[in-house]
Amino acid sequence: MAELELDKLSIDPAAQELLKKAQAEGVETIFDRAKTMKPCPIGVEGACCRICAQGPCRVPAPKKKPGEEKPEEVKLRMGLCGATAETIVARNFARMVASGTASHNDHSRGVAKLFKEVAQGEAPGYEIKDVTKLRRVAKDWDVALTAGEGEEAKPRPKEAVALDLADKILAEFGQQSGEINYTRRAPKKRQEIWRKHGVVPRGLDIEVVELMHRTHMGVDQDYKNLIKQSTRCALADGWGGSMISTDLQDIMFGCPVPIAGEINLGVLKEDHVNIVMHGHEPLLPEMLYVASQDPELISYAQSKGAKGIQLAGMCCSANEVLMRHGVPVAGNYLHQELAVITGAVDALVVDVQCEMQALENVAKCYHTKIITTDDRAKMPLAEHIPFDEHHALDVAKKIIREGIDNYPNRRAPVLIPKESSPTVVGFSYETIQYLLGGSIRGSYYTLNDNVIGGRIRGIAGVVGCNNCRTTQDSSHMILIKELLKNDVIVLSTGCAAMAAGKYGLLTPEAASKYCGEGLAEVCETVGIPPVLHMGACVDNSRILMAATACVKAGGLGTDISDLPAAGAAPEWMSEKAIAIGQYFVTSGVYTLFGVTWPTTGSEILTDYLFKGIEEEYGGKWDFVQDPYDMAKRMIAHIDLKRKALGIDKARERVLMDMEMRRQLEAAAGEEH
Ligand code: NFS
Ligand code: SF4
Repeated sequence: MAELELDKLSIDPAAQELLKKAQAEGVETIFDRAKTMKPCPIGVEGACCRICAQGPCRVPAPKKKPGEEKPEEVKLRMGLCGATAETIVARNFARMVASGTASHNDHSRGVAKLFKEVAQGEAPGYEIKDVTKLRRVAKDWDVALTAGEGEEAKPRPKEAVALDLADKILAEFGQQSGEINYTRRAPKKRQEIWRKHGVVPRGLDIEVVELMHRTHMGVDQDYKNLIKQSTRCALADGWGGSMISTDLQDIMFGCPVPIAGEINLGVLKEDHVNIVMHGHEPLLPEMLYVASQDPELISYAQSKGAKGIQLAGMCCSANEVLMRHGVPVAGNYLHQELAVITGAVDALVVDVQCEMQALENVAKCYHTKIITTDDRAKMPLAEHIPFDEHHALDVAKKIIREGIDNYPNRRAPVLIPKESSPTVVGFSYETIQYLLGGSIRGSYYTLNDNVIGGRIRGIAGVVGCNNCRTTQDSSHMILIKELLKNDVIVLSTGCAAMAAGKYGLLTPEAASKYCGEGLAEVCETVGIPPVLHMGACVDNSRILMAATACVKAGGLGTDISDLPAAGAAPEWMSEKAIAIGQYFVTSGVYTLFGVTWPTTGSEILTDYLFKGIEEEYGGKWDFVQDPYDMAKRMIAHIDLKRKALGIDKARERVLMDMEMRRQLEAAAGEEH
């Protein structure tokens, strides 16, 4: 194996330490393969069409010759059938949106189906935990909360409300016409924009199916029309499936409130049975959490020589159980193989999404048992224990038992890095409202007030994955720190939020260390971290809700596109990220991606996504590899919006105040 430059692979010392171990033990990881296998230069531009058997047809963008200002025009850039570069690149982009949306919405279908069974009392062990949220959500779906007329009216039992709600939600997956329900939650002006452009989703499944149809050979050959359907599809994710997942998960498992946790591989314990839950749907992890506390299983673990059972999460499953139960997190996306390489993971339980097949290979070198649990996501070498909501706790116990049985099989030298950082997470949209809104106004009033007054310059969403084509967590950290320094508060989800946690940014103490004076003052007064962990990637819907609440609280314009806000995924890799980006852009947000950009094969299409689309939706895409530059552009955009709102002067006053205070303090210091 080739020598690896560890500090170029990850900024995380835990990752570096385990990569060294892997090298010494001759175990290959994604980091090794990234060195030997380079991305296809045509595919990376989105310029390869392989949707029919006459291709693949390749239409790479013309390259500049040295010394040339512009590349020589190439006359004919089309596939065999005549599909232009614009069509081909747009189709590839559209299919990423379709797949990303399908992933989020199929997740949400599973959650909705479980929710119905819970309402019917057919899913023992699960319950309706958050009745307040149930009622609030039911109201949004026009489900009756009371039965009887006038004075006779009585509140309906929660199960009855839940059952009606479940049926309405499940019907939306197959709905063929009309508008999906949650787009009504958006600011009025936003809804009008969507209606004007004909992109309000009709149902959740239809938009994915239609997009797949339209990208078939010889169907939609107008790049703008393809992007239009991509928008309708992506909106069915953000304001559809993802939002449904968030709401129903909160109702069943509890709406997150601030809770302490720990992040990084150091949360594993050498003398415990370590079980890592990796994936996305919290249905089974909720039960694994219950099962891990079962006294019988704990003494079973002890009978095998372990001190107890240590449960830890990975990827978005981790975010779900971290923010609801404080279950520690072993790491983000690029930590998955590394967890196995510790030699201390007795079972790695996966469900769906972001699970590398390489886990099987790595696990062969150690004793770790990979257990798949979802019939939609199997691995040929893994053991399959299917999740069954009718016996969820039994399944969970069986899995934990397997992990315990595997504990005595540890063979490789165990190495658990010491890194693990304390975090405070659980900033649901509701929690932020409570903390920053005050009980009287019950809205985002205080947050807005601080933005208007200039203490908070703006709001940024930093989300998304790790990507082995770039140094793990590096861009996340540089970008977030630059934003904080400039008084931009950061909302975060997914692997980005975990990255923030690993380096101590999810603690209230981080405020004084990393923020500009204005933001530090707000965070310290309220007692919150400057980076608010809002959950998993489906919980980007919480960011949409928070943005909407800011609009509704007043003073910052009438639409999401008026807010001094921007979003970024500096280390993205998954198709889900593209779906998320597309719904943010078309909800009015300036959205920047790093690493690589999948439409560079067509300048015309890229131009449309980076500029033209803004005229229609008020938001636009951008692609910037350098995280410092990314921060600069986000802040410039925030300042532009502040100016348009007429609140740019307020910030200057705040800065002047601070300068004066500093001078006074300095003067006072001299006197003593
Ligand atoms: Ni989001 Fe979560 Fe991570 Fe990327 Fe994958 S875990 S759903 S897709 S890699 S952030
Ligand atoms: Fe080539 Fe057209 Fe077939 Fe695509 S659809 S592979 S461009 S012939």
